[in-house]
Amino acid sequence: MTQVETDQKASFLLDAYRRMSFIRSFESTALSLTKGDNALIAGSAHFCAGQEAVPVGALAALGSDDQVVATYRGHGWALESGIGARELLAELCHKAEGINGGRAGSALVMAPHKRFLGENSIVGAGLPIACGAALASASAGANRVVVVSFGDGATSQGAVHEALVFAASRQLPVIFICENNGWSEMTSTSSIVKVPRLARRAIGYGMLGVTVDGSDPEAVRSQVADAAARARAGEGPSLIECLVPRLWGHYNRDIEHYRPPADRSLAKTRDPLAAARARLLELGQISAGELDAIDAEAASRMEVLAAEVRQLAAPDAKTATAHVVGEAVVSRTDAARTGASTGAGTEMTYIQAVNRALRRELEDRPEVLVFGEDVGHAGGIFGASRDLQKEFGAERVFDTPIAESAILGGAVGAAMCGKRPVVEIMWADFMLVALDQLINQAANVRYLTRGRLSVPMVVRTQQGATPGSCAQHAQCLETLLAHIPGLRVGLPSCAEDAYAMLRAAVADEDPCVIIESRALYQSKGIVDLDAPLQHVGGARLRADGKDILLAGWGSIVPVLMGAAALLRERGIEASVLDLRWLAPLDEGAIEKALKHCGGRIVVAHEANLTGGFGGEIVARLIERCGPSQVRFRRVASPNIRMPASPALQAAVLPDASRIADAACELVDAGVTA
Ligand SMILES: Cc1ncc(C[n+]2csc(CCOP(=O)(O)OP(=O)(O)O)c2C)c(N)n1
Repeated sequence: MTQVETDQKASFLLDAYRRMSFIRSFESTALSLTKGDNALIAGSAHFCAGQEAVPVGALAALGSDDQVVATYRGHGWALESGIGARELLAELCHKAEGINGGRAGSALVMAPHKRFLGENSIVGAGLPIACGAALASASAGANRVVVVSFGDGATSQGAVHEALVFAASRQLPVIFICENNGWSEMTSTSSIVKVPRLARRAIGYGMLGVTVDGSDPEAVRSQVADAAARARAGEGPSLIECLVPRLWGHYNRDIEHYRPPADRSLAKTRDPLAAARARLLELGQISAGELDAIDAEAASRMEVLAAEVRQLAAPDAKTATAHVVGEAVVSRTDAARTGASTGAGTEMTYIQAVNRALRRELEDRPEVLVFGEDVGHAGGIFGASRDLQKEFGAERVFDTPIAESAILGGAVGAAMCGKRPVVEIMWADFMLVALDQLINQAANVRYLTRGRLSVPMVVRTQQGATPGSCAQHAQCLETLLAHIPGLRVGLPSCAEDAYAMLRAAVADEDPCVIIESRALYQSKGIVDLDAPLQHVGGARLRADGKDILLAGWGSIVPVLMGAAALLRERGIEASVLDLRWLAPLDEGAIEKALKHCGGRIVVAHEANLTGGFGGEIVARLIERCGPSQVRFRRVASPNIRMPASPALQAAVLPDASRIADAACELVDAGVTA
């Protein structure tokens, strides 16, 4: 080695030593703050002692624009990404000045403004999100790479597999870094995973995989630099397995009763700080005393920070409910963009209206991406995206592997990075295999970042029973989603709304799920393609009568209209209220219509009765109006699995005559309000 090379090596290693020493000191201080009567950190915290060389080496190879998605054991990644030690420690200690204002704690820190797209407390869930961030980068021609770290245990997660498949299929600029410390929480990974080297899995995904000594920051830097160069050259993702020791327990209170003492002793011999120290002394450019001074400086800096953080205020209790979702409004830009309507509409089917909405949004917003299974070349199994790939190109409208976690997680990551993905989940039932990405990921971002960032993604899906559809292709799942704070949920009941509500969802800044009705796909309606853009939310009165209110959404609305016709034959005038959006729910419109109808309401839904949203509506009305002012019936499918036989389906699905009978019971019982 020439003197210049030796000097460069020593200089890098010394800088790495300083950084690793600081991370170790940060972790030691944080660990101490979990202990004793005056503990500042409540609950569990997971530390990266022994794994410091990975973020230090990896981020030394990347630029300040490149993005980071971290394992839940991610304090080292957060610090190396540029989050200040004070705001990170304050976050761990649940203080107002924490980087997430005390909303994240140790394992969910997120600071996209510092290129840190977040830790993830759901093991493996960060990988699809990293793919989405890389998708955004690639489609913006940004030449950015995304690095995502995860544990060896995480490699058994379905989401990890899906992300690797997805990244390879689109040759995304992602660097997958597995920090293999040999432990999956309290179980040794070798006892449950039967491949000796995790990097070898890469070949099965069609990408390069390497194993590297994760205690050597220089080796990590070099592999990550190579992977980044490949990614920037359009050669796709890489998998780097970093072998690291876990020096401490799985978490702060772990007594490690399951761990053989020999394994702990072996880990100590692989301590990256000790290794770097030995190497630096060998290179002869620094003394042991100077290295001790670096350690002492890190420790004293952390001591000061801990004392400062102790004095910081807790978050203001009044802020706990802020930043769940944004305001439901049409932005000024959007309002200016539309409004050339002549008032005349065009006749089309519901599914054609969906197609026209997608086309219009692709035209109007360069940031819209449309993807999902069969969505690109074939145009969707129901034709929702027909011809859109031809018109807008395969970069914006494309097919994905059959990987719902990757589709939804990809949408989350892309939406966090400036895109407006509209993804299709072919059947609502299939969303169940990937709900994590919607519920644990998309719905959290605005809250965690206190409104700094939101996730403007749209999930289109369809649901409900049609003749022959089985119990795995017929469920109505809207209540499951409407239960989740942070999500918008809309169910169009006609072609006009299939167009208008999808466009409102794309314009909205929060994650929206639009649940279409397959049974209504061929129903026709008049659609005003140039109508002013709507915001999410808002019920619509479809019929105006004063005797009884029939309320519902999606597929049940035409059935309610049928019930109103039957009631008219019996001399009863019914109002029909189409709720359209369950989140946000137009409570004011429901209350107004209820009062107009003398306090009598039948709420109907195709979903089964128990836990159905009908119960929620009735409860809210009773809370708003008082129990004596609301007389109600719920009409729904019974609590069964949906049978495929048309005869059996007809026996259980709510129909117009059941709804009309329930309405008659209420009307016959007299007026209470
Ligand atoms: C989806 C999910 N399953 C289980 C857990 C509980 N859990 C938290 S950490 C962990 C171990 C993860 O092991 P590994 O990926 O190897 O990371 P390491 O702890 O070694 O950093 C488990 C099982 C979780 N948080 N998320």
